[in-house]
Amino acid sequence: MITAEQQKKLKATAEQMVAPGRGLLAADESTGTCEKKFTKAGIPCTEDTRRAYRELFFTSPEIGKYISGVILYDETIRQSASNGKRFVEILENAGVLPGIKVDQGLKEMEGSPNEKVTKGLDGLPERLKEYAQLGAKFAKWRAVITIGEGLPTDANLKQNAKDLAEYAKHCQEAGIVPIVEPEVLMDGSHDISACRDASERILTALFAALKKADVATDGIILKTNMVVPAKECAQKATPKEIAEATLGVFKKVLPKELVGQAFLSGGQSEEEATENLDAINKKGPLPWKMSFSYGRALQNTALKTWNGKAENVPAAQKAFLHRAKMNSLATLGKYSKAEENK
Ligand code: 5MM
Repeated sequence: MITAEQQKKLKATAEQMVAPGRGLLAADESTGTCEKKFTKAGIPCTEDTRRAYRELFFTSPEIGKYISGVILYDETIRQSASNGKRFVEILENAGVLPGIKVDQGLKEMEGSPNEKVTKGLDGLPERLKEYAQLGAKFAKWRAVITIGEGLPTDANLKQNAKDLAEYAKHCQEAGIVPIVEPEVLMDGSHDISACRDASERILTALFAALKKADVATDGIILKTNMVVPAKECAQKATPKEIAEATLGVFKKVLPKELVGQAFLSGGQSEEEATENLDAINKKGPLPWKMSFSYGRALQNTALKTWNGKAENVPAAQKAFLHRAKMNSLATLGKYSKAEENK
């Protein structure tokens, strides 16, 4: 059990993470994911190129204007910039909260080989203790939900919800705000209603599991998907339809004590992720803050612009800050094409 004082602190951190006009940068790609991204861009993937890539983002001028926190990977939280300053210190000095991914990836679910569960509960309290000492103020755990023939199964939803709740409990006991991330994948050709149903089912299971595990709902941040059609679905949806479908689920399922939700981009283009977040916030006022915790939708253009070359850092930072600013406007429902093309 956490004390009322501890709960107050967790809530204050959660509020800081989704403060109006600010959101999160997901820079927690594991080495394997970095390798894939870098190889595709023709950039060698070494500890030093990964470090240089992260330095580009964390030292972007005035990053703290738009970014409230950065999710780091185990390797990254221990690294320093080329001037010798620890990344954690650089972020703190910029007013940005350092966070840490604590899940250890996915594995096949026993009894349902086409579905996944998340690894990382073993030894989690000890790892959280170390991450707190290294400066982490929040953590992240991602569960993925697959839509398909007969999927998701109730068993998979229940297992993922239970694991997310157990993780969240450990985080709060360590004084760390858990980002609770159930992601309904955009892979395949299912339509928006299939995503809506799966999203409603996992969120219902999740909030029941959080309650059962005694997790303080006002001391977490939810990070889930928008309700969207799959990448290969012929029937596209407008930002207004996506906003209505997403908020329709949220209004049914999210408790009012929840401080905020920070969306993942999940394979949407950079501009789609911004437009859709903006459409959601244009439907406000809402009981919860609707912010962003984007990986690809904040990084894609910056990565291409950087291309592994030191001389491209200022241009890549400019591209990143532009996306960060556009998403900042979207958290306020103030994004427009005119701002995009300024
Ligand atoms: C940054 O990507 C994270 C996944 O990395 P690994 O696959 O290497 O673990 C991911 O968890 C990310 O934080 C979220 O899915 C949101 O990222 P997107 O790119 O969907 O906005």
